Order: sequence, then structure tokens, then C-alpha cells
Amino acid sequence: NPATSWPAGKPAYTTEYTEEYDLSDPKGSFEKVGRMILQEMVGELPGLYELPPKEASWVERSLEYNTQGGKMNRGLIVVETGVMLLKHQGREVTNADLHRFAVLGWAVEYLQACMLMADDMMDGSVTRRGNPCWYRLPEVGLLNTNDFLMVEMYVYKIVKRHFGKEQIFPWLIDLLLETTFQTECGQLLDSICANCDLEELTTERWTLIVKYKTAFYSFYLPVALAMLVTGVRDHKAFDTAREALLLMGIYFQAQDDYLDAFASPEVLGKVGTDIQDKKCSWLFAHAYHEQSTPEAKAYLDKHYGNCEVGSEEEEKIKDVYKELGLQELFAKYEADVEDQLEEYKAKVRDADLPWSIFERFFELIHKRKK
Ligand code: DMA
Ligand code: MG
Ligand code: MG
Ligand code: MG
Repeated sequence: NPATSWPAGKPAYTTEYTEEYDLSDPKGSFEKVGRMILQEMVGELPGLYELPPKEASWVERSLEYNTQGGKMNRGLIVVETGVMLLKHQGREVTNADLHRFAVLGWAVEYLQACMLMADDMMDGSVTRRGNPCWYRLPEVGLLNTNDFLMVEMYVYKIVKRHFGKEQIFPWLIDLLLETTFQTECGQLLDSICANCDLEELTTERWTLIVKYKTAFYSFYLPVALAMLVTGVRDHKAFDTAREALLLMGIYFQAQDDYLDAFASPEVLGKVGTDIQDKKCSWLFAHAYHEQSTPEAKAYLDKHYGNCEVGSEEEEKIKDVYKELGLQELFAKYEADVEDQLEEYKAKVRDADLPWSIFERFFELIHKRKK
């Protein structure tokens, strides 16, 4: 591209992978690719962007802090799905294939990182992955805005570096852009709840919010990337995968909402903020609209979104959730999702996709505690 090939040295591509990707150590191998990507990306900053050492180190530290140290489920699933698809197609899995899957996995991890950096600032969160949120560091503050925008752009720089010369490149970019926009729509729906009446925070609204803010990027995106890069082109295959994965993604955010209230921050690595932020969480929507009593409703009217983190009122709201039987209701919902997913088995086979992809993804998140 003549418009962007400046200064000399651009564009830089990586097309060969000399390291051995060891599938018997999936996390270790994936992390190794993550380190390689981080070095490639930071390495370009002095030469191609004229960034002095202090600024280049700032970017490096931001990437270290915000993209590493998570569960990496989304990234790892790209690799696993890619392998399953190649085997399903009767093709051999090469070392280059594994690296390419891992690179796309890291693109998802970077997208997740930038969304979380923005999310923590919007939600007024205190900790993430056991550390203070990046924006809470005194030297960062509002600079967080530029830092998360840079992480977002790194998604595209990573993909360009490794896939920029391939025919599939525009499709990968299109999928990532589309998914980002869907997530932003979800974050809008989520944030606007602060300006809504509690009456409006229904289970229908909850479903819409979490489908967009979580399910597309966390569930559909990793699988769709693996499908594109292994040559799947059938419309029906994408539609079927999307349906099943959105169901799982919605359940995943229900778990996130449940854990926000009921898991210990030490295990979770973050302190829940849904009650004081007046979020349309799974717990709230069911407590206020489906399972309510006049007393519970009156208490929520008075204190929901109107109390401090760790306050007595916040604790009392969690008690209200328990008294309304939401823990049992959640267990029932969980079992329903399992049953519903079973119904996709035949459809998935019919779309010529291996069921093991969905089985494996569900196994990773089912009854998770963090
Ligand atoms: C997270 O929703 C959604 C995105 C797009 C980051 P959330 O605010 O409930 O997540 P968390 O509980 O991790 O802050
Ligand atoms: Mg949040
Ligand atoms: Mg949020
Ligand atoms: Mg949450």
C-alpha cells in the first residue's frame, strides 16, 4: 500500500516460525507466541514510529500489564478450534498452522484487553486480575484512554504483521471490526442503565446487553476466526456456530454477574461493582422482575445503584438475592443451558462442524468459580 509504506522498513511481515509449538503444553506455547508478538510490536516503535525510549517503555509496560496474566481462554480456544477443524477436514496440522492460530488467539486477547481497560474506567472498578486497574495507577489516570486505543490498534497491527500478505486478510479485519462494534453497542446498552428506571432493567434487556457486550467477542469471534483461517466458507456453518456460541456466551456473562455478587474477590481477581453501578445484571433483573416480593422491591428501589462498595446496603441486597432464591434459580438456568446446548448437537453435525469444539468450549466455562 503506497499510502502507508513509510518509513522504510514498512510493512514488516512475519511468515516463518522457527520455534516449535508444543501442543502438549498449550498454555506455555501460547504464552511464548504472546511474548514474540509483544517483542515484535514494541520493537517497531523506535524505528517506525520514532518513539523515544521512555515512551516505547510506556507502551511495553501497558501491554505487559493489560494483555498478560489472564485466563487466556478466548485465545487458547482459537488454537484448539483450529486444530479440531483441520483434523475434521482430514488435513495435517503444521507448526506454522499452530503459530497462525495462536496469533489470532492473541488478537482476541488484545481486543479483550482494550475492552477491559475501557470497561474498568467506565465501571469505576478497583482491581483486575488481582492487580489495581491500569487507570487507577497514579501515573496513568486519564492517559488510560490513549493506552486502550493503542491496544485496540495493536489488534490490527498483529493481524497485519502475520496475515497482511494473505487473501484472507480483509475478511479477518472485517470480522474483528464488526465484533468490536457489536461489543461497543453492548457496552452502550450496559452503561445507559445508569440513566434508566429500575422498571426498564428487565431480563429481556439483560439478554440483549450481554449478547452484544460479551457473547460475540468472547465466544463467536474465536471460533469464527479459526473457521475463516482453516478455509470454512459455508454460510450455514457460521450461522449454526454463532447460534450455539451466543447461547454459551450469554450463559458466561450470567456467571460473571453471579460471581460479581457471590464470589470472593481473592478468587475472582476483581471486586464486584454491579450493585453500586446500577447494572442490569442477571441477579438484579431476576430479583426485581421475576422473583420479586413487595418488600424486596421496595428495598431495591431505595438502595440499588445508590450505595457504596462494601456498604451494609450492598450486603443486604445480596441477602435479598439469596432470600428470593436466586442461587437455586441460577442452578436451574445452568441446567437449562446444558439441555439447550444438547439440542444443537444435530444441527452442528449437519453444518459439517465437529461437535467437539462446542463441547470443549462449554467444558472450559461450565460451573466456573472464577
Ligand atoms: C464486561 O462486562 C464486558 C466487556 C465488554 C469488557 P463486565 O463489566 O461485567 O465485566 P467485568 O465484571 O469483568 O468488569
Ligand atoms: Mg466491568
Ligand atoms: Mg462493564
Ligand atoms: Mg461483571
